[in-house]
Amino acid sequence: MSQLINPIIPGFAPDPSLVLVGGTYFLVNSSFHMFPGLPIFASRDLVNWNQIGNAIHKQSQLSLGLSDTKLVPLSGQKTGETLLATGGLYAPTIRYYGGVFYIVCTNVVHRNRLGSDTTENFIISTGDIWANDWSDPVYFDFKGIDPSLFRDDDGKVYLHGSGGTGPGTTINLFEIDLVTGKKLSEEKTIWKGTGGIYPEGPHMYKKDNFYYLLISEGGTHEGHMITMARSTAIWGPYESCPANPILTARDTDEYIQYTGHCEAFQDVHGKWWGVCLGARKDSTGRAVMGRETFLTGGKWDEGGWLVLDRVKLDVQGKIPSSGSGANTAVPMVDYIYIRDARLDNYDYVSEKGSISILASSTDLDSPTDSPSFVGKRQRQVVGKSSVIVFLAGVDQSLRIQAGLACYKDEHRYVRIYIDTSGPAVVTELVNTAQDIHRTSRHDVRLADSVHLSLEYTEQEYRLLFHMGGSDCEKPGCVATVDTLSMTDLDFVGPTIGIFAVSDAKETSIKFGDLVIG
Ligand code: 6LW
Repeated sequence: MSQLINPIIPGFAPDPSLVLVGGTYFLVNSSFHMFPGLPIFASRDLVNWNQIGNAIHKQSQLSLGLSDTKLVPLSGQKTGETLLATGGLYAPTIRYYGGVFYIVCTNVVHRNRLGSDTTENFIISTGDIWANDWSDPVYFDFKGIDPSLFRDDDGKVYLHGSGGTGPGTTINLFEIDLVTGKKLSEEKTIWKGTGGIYPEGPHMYKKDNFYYLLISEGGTHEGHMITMARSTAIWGPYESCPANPILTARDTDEYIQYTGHCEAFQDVHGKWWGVCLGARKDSTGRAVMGRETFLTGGKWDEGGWLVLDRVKLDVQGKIPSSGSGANTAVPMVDYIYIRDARLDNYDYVSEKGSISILASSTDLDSPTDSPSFVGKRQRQVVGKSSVIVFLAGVDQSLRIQAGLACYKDEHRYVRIYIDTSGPAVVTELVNTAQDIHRTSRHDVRLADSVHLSLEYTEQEYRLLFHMGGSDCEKPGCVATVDTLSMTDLDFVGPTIGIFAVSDAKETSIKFGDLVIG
């Protein structure tokens, strides 16, 4: 029996971690420089998922102000290839112990542009995951990324993560006090992986008296793979699974590439599964949605090793149904901003998706600031987003740029906007990693409003507009952009939203009929 359900969380949803509590599966993803951070999804059947909150939901919890994107030259890959490593919230792990949900995570702060990043590792918790009231972070001493938790039968809790920096990272372990974040043991390297670069994303499970380590290696793109090791003692020595890597898409022409960073778990009926990241990548290399979350079946072989099915759009095996339960999406929970947003700058009027935004003086290319922008992650490969920008009453002597953008980070965006100076409708494609900056300008006569739309497929974005008014024309397409120009070796995925930029202080722009499809 197979069902077409992958990706289970489409678009900008890397590094999934999952826990099953009382018949509901809870899943969390990385969120990098976007706020609120660490989106939490719930499902009763592994197929239908709703976002129920964000674990980083208050700006007082932490700052994303230094989460800029570094262009990291990649050695050992094609010449000139760079990884766009955006800072902020990386690879969280969610666990549930004694009635409390815990998330451990890293805030990567790009303070040191010449050397390694600064990582701030923390624990947050909540007794009621539906209430969306996660605690403030408790920081702990760990120089690395991808922390995970394991609680042993004796109640001791262990933190393990990818320790150190650079390609030679190792999987390190120490005992931790979950309440204070205090290290209760020495930190020791327990495994170095099978030789791939960046051993990372570890999770530990205990089964049949073995401690199993499930990790990723090879970097999160072309070389990504999932490997496994086990030991009868938590501190090791760990023996590598003879079948490693137990899952990879490297050197294949599978549509779903980059598979790795996996959480293994049992469903309500005891069947094993993995949730991992992957990217839908067409034969010409377009991977417009970024890294997404996929589900794949698992089982244990006779030698006591986990075997994972190749990741496909359709999933083999009986999907568990735990019946119905309270699991509805929370309105507006999926709206996101860039870094430390000034939330007072956004005024929502609920009827017809109307929003007023105070324009910022910084634009989308700012590496550390929070330009006025609000949107949602692009969740559909084929879709359309549109908005009306109201221009009546806008002081035309001011230079205001307001419109619709598909934004990944300060280096990559496609947008269409009204520029009141001119006046003109402008389209723009920016990708500094690929050295692209393309614009087109279309002179207009200012009307009461302008309708802007962005249509997208796996191959291209289409940018359209028409001026409002009584003789309302049909929207005209003024630019197309190949999605290849927005595809890079990166960490983030696309967010579609509205923005307003102006040098003039206290300039508010009203948007209406916002649809993000
Ligand atoms: C994450 C690491 C990874 O910390 O990419 O694919 C990094 N895995 O585990 C950023 O998502």
